[in-house]
Amino acid sequence: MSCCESPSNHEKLNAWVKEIASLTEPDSIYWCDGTKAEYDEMVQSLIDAGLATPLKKRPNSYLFRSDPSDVARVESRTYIASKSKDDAGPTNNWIDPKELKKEMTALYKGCMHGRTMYVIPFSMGPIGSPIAKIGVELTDSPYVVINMHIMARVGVKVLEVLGAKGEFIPCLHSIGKPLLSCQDDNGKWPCAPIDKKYIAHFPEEKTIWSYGSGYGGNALLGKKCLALRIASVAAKSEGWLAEHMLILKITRESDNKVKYIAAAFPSACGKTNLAMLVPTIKGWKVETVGDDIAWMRPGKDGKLYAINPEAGFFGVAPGTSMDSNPNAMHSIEENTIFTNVALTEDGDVWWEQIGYDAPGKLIDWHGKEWVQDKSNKDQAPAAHGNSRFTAPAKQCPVIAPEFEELAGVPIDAILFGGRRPSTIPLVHQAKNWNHGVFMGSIVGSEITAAALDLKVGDVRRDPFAMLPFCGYHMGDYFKHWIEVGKKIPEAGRPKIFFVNWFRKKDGKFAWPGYGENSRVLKWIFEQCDGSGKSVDTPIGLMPDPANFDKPDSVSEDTLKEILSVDVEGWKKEIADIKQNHYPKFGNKLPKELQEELAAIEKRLG
Ligand code: OXD
Ligand code: MN
Repeated sequence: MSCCESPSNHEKLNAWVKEIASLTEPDSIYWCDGTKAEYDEMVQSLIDAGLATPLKKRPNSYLFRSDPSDVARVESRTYIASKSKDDAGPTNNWIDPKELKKEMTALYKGCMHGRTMYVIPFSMGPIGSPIAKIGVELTDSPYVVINMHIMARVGVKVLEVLGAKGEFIPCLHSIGKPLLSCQDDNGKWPCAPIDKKYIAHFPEEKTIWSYGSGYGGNALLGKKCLALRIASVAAKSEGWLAEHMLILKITRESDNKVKYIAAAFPSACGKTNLAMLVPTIKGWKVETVGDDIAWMRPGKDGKLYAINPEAGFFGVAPGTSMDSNPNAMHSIEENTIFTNVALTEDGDVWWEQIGYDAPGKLIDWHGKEWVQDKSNKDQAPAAHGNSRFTAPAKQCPVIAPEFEELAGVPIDAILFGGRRPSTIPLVHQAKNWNHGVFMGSIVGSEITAAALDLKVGDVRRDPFAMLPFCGYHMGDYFKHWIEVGKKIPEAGRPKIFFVNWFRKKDGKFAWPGYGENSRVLKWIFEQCDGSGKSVDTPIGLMPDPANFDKPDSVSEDTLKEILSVDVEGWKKEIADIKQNHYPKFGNKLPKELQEELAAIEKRLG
């Protein structure tokens, strides 16, 4: 084995790297320095191996096609291996840590044969921020290295902050495809079969072991594994919050007043679009601090400070267009990695709902020729539904300068939302913090006809949009939110809102969404500012439709409908929470949430 010398004097780190190398038996070890030269070299090796295609139309950008078995996070193979099953709770796949380690150690034995083991020191959060955390990922995937270069702060500077004794989170990753001598990947995305994939978290040891997948959240271990599952456990014991939330900055230009908003929505509800929103109303500006994850800590001045721990966007491509999200489109003009999108003849990318028809013959995400047939509604898509772009956050035209702020930004409002065609109004505000925690606990999206095995109209709950990402018992997590609220003085406590861009009327969306959501953000801003007007209702505070800044495309009647309390619908909602949702958390459901539920029920009459 050839070995590049460790640049670190951290004994524990060096010992761990050695231990893993003797288990996985790579041909060589390489310590990543995070430089552009390193990135370029790694990309070249991927081009040479037939795994990356340079895109003529986008400078320094590349297309990858994964194996069809390795296209998304695999929740069924994602585990919380806490000592006690009860600590993982009812919403996680629990597995005994000893058993799992035995099984995975056998898989890791010799799994890096014929490959290099890369050591990636990374910081989640601006390097040196008191809210940031350091991780070190060991991986045999150069694709992971280049993605980590974009998604996290990587390299020598991180080792400097780590020093000889600093704390780091060990993240072990292998694609699980050793090479025999003289073999190479032959242009085929390497990974292990689905039943050999494991995305494992050991919360007591704050360690991550991932095996068998090279895709997204399964392999870029700083993102969902560290910044949400492991961080949520650390946050509970250290008194802060690790959340699946975007962070945006909104400015009222008339007096340059600013508010910072964090918002949690289940996956595929438009978080990236909201984070980069272009307001349709004059005099307002939205800038992006983050699009997926927020780490929030009570500050000494009694406010809640948030950072975006990531350095890039790992966004879903289909549906992204100049109409839906022009700022995302500008963010991916160069220096971007595309995975599983389609390739055009002139060397550009294309995906469904990009805003224009496929320009001629394409190569689809399987690597096959594809010609658009608009008469065939069942035509298989050219880009995979979960195809992605990985782009540096600093390329976003509206990235807020505070994105690099070590102390984070003070959060004024927290939003929850989901896809709810009925019942839930366009916006309502919690009466107090615990009512807001109740709102977070009931987040969900209504099941549509697309999911045939589930009952249409039922709500699939995704509390705080953290269902696949909370590293411990969800009942304890609710309690933790209540406790954090107590630590923030009333004056500094963010106000909490529930929004629903997805109300339907006569089968069509009742609210136009996208840039028009700025009208709702304006009302939220004014509520935080003390200048807003609201009506008190049984479910919380709501705008008075008569004073609401309405778009022309929405009639007064429709606005009234989506800004009113559907008493019968809410009674059904309460019954569903009582019968199907809250019982899951057993005696860990905080009494405060039972009280909030009872209070709303009483107010509804
Ligand atoms: C994501 C997700 O990829 O939430 O961000 O699934
Ligand atoms: Mn997400």
